[in-house]
Amino acid sequence: MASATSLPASAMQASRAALSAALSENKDLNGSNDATKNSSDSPTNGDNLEDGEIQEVDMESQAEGIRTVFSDPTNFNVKHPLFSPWTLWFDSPSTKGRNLPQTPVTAAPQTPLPQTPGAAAAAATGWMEDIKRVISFDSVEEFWGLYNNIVPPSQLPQKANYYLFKGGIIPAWEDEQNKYGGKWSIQLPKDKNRNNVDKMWLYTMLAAIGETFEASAPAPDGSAPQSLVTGVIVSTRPQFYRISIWTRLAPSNQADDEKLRARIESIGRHFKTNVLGYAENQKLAGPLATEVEFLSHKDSEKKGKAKKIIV
Ligand code: MGP
Repeated sequence: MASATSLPASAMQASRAALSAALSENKDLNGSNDATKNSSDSPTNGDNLEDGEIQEVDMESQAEGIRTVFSDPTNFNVKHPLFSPWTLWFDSPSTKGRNLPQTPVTAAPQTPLPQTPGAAAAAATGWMEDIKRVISFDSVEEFWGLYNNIVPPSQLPQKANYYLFKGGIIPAWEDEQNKYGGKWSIQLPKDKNRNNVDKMWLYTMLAAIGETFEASAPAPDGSAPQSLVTGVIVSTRPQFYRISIWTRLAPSNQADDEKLRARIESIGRHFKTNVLGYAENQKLAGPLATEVEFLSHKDSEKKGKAKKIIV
């Protein structure tokens, strides 16, 4: 028979009921239920469980050593670090001309802010004046703490922007990490996308902080190429939303830039299909809507007609 646990009877009953419900759901989905199978090759069931009986586990001893919010509500230490720290920035008509940060955050975890690079900040002074730094974070848990406390894009006022950038990079063309780069972006008419934009923005942020826009994850020892994505932006405008992915580099039209072009295009395709959920060949342009398209910052600055890459 399985080992006894020290859970009170009522808790044990509730735990069994929850486990059985979860397992029967699993059975419905898979047509079999491996977790309750009484097969002789299972290392944990030497105690001859009845058919359908569930092995009891001494959860207290298993939990020993794991400190969670339940054992210490203020200093629990289960954090899943991200590859890089990230900073959320925000602007809207209400932040313009204000010195104190005006953010849509009601509560957020505290991580020291990375230093803003002085030269880039100076070069982008006018542009950065109205953009307020909300918070920096470097773990999955802090990200969710932040996400659960900020206003989603669908409820932001018109002409507002969230900028989520890697620690130490400011959301400006002038930053050293952005100045040779460009952006993938898609424009989505507001009336048709009010219900999608929050999820699209969430998935875009998750792809950024999870560093999944590119196939090879960045390696701290430099054995993989430095990742190209520096930040992601969502913008609300009177009639549309725009989501953008900023990259460190932008390909020129020269033949020797083919490798970079392929990397940039693969980011765009990943954005279109895996993050936004469109089919690879789906046409998206229409009234107030654009394709997923790439433009270098240099061409954005010029404001003229420039050749865009489209996926
Ligand atoms: P935008 O906000 O990227 O475009 O840039 P949008 O949303 O089409 O325009 P909006 O008026 O609806 O906001 C708008 C303008 O802001 C640009 O033409 C630039 O003058 C300025 N600008 C934008 N960016 C991203 C930068 C930047 O990084 N640095 C500086 N100095 N100016 C910028």
